[in-house]
Amino acid sequence: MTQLNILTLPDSRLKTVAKPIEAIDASIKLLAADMLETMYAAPGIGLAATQVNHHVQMVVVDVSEEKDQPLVLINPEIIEKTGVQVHEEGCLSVPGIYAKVKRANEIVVKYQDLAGQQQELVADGLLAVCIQHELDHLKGIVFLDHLSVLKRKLAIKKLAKFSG
Ligand code: K1U
Ligand code: ZN
Repeated sequence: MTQLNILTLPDSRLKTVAKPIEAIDASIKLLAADMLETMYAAPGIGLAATQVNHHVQMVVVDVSEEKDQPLVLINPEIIEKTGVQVHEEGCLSVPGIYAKVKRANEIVVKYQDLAGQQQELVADGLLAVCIQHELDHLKGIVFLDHLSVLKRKLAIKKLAKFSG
């Protein structure tokens, strides 16, 4: 397995909208394994294919303490959202910047697993936050896009300082 390079802002490739995956072949299985390796090494609790410059609809997530509950979501789609939660978010593509973002509290996401089986997952708390964050990446959206213009400007200024 290989650790992949993670794109960081202001790389415009992070704005690319990902394409659906038609066939879960060996190259997709290898990409999933490489994305998990990259996420654990970063370290992070999620990663979208967009962030490693593969513009296909796949994300990986593991919010467990032991880092032993990997999830691979292919062609994911949120089919239900309820409630509101505000959670502090970070992003491997926006290093050093953290901000509170308002998102749905509970979601139902449908997706295909690596065997091509259609699945539905009910998620709340951090798992729901992370899945919503990762699915945004597949649409070319980063968490800063959820902030007010002023907060976003401040974050971008801080990012420029942080990146040296
Ligand atoms: O998409 C990404 O860049 C990954 C991002 C996911 C995320 C974090 C927090 C809220 C929503 C989504 C990260 O994993 S940033 C790193 C991070 O949060 C973390 C790293 C190690 C341990 C615990 C958390
Ligand atoms: Zn992110």
